[in-house]
Amino acid sequence: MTAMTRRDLLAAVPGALLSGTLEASSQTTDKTLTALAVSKGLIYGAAAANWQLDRDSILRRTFSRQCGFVVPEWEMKWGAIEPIRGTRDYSAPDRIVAFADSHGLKVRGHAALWYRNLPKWVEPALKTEGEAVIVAHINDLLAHYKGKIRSWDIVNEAIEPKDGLQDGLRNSAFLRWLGPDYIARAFSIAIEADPDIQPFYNEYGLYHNDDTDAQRRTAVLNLLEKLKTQGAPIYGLGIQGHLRLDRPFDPSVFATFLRQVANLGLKILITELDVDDRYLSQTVSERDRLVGDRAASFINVALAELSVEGLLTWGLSDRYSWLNSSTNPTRTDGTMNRCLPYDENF
Ligand code: 9MR
Repeated sequence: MTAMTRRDLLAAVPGALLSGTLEASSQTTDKTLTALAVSKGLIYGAAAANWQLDRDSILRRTFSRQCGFVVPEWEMKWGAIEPIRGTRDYSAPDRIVAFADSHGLKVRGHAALWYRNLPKWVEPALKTEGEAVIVAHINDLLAHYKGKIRSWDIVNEAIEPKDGLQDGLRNSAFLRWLGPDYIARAFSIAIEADPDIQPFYNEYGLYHNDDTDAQRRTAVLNLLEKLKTQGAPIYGLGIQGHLRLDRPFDPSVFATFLRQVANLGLKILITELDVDDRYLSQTVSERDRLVGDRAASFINVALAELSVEGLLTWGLSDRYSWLNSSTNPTRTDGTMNRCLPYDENF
């Protein structure tokens, strides 16, 4: 029997794509991540921020080789665009779009409405002016990127069962001042602003086999069912995919959830995949094996569901992962969380 080379293995096993050993193989084969995805009718991409792309030519080169999509990790959030009312500034997100254009990448929009990174002025404005505040924001954002961005996270993370409110809705400024219908309204406003977009509802915590995620799955399914019944123009569910190795994963539970979403007539994208190894104390190679195994079982379930259109990772290299941020590192032993396709040295 001939031994399988590492390259054969990377090409054959989706999970191996996340084992951190890809660069060597991608230089000697055209099987880049995005080429592999496209050959299966899928997309692949990753998140990035200007500060990362600006300083790192290896990151830029890896992006242009491996990705079909880039998602602004920060620049398109409301707080980034309009921290002070009336000073909307698209220069930062436009730079990411320009980077994408010059490297043949597409951009995913993230995120029109999110309870976090909300400018301070928004809540008082919602209180006195109501829906007009989100109408203005969504209209302007989508008009600015009309014809450039199709795939958009319109509402991000609107469910939080722990808040104890009706239907598991998150106690956000939007809910407080616009009521529960703000979600359906956001989709209608978005599709009126640009009928060509694919508006997604994007959410985390939908994959682990524990009570916390089970409650969120139920609440998200109820929300999606309601949106469909109301005729809200939603295109799909974005499943973030921030997987944690200290929490259980059951492929069949996740597969059932995907089927239930697909049965509502929705498309699915894995939008922010990474595998958090924060409590693992094993050697680096053992950690990589466990990260790869978890990624593989998650991806294998996801890609077996026909409504899944592809996946994006939340970054490309561990060096720039939010899980390794200098202010809030997730590991306490001083080593990097090995959460992404490439390690800190690519
Ligand atoms: O990775 C992002 C980090 O750099 C930002 O500081 C943070 C707040 O804007 O958002 C992080 O990205 C989040 C994404 O926008 C929504 N899903 C969870 C992601 C990780 O927190």
